[in-house]
Amino acid sequence: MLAKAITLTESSNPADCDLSAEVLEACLGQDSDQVVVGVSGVPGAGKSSLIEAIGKHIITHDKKKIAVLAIDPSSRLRGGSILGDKTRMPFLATSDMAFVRPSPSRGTHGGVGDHTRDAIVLCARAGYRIVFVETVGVGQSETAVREMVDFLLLVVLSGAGDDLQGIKRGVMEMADAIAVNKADGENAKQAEKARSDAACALQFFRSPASGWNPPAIACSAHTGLGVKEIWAHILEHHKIVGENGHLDRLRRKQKLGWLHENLERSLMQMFFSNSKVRARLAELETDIADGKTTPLVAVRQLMSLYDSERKPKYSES
Ligand SMILES: Nc1nc2c(ncn2[C@@H]2O[C@H](COP(=O)(O)OP(=O)(O)O)[C@@H](O)[C@H]2O)c(=O)[nH]1
Ligand SMILES: [Mg+2]
Repeated sequence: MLAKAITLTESSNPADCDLSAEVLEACLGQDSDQVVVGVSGVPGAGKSSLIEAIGKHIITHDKKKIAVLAIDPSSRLRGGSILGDKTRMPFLATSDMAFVRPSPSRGTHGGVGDHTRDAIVLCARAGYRIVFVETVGVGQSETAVREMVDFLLLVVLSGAGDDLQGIKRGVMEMADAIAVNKADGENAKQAEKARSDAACALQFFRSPASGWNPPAIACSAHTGLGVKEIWAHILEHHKIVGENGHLDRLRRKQKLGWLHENLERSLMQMFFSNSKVRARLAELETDIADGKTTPLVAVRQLMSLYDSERKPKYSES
């Protein structure tokens, strides 16, 4: 039923939208003890493998259910990569205690699905108190996912040119913890070095508002190193921000973000579904590419065309 409800929110069919609004409305208010964790990092960093390891730990030790919303921006192009995430999570994919949902991102929010917030709300109602949102690090995706989760885990690798210099300051600022993954075999020493560099760097990004000091952890999804520790940090963070009121503020902000995301989506749909606007846009695109006009002029024209298209409708009613 959860899977069906999520599919419903992803539908752009107007009848589905009405039902989906009703379903979501009925699912509100279930999130007070929900733990929503974003997991971001470059492709291949080991996000899916790490979620599998942490999820397995949660299910076997804490006996709690978990939901994983895996968003893959490349899935639009390569249909197979959705399966890629599931095959990295063999335990979770077959466990009764886990719900794994791969979602294609439509590319609008850089690595976060258009309806991830809806899915998180539905997960809460379905009894999934722990939700992981996997997203590929493509710059904007961290910002987008940051706004919908309580805790952002940044998965990085040591060496191979992907050392700390490669992590943008802005991304580091958003992280609640950095996991230096693949700290196993020959890579163990290098990973430890990267971990201590990351820990030093993170000291500059302490957020007094949350009362949380982001840690850096060396881990391995393969050997299980650091997995328990990461989960302990997430729970500790949840406890701290729950007690000091930060979680409450975060949730209020998340809900406003949810509103604005829906508003923007509706506005876009309304605008682009107007056939006259679409036709004029196609013409203007050619003019712009040919250097005959500027985007500013084109946008003004489109807006006033859209406006004039809408006015008669209002005066009739
Ligand atoms: N040695 C090692 N390899 C890992 C580890 N975690 C993931 N990998 C491998 O890295 C590759 C990418 O992993 P995946 O979880 O799909 O990364 P994602 O793209 O970030 O989700 C796979 O071949 C994994 O087997 C780890 O802790 N140690
Ligand atoms: Mg993955």
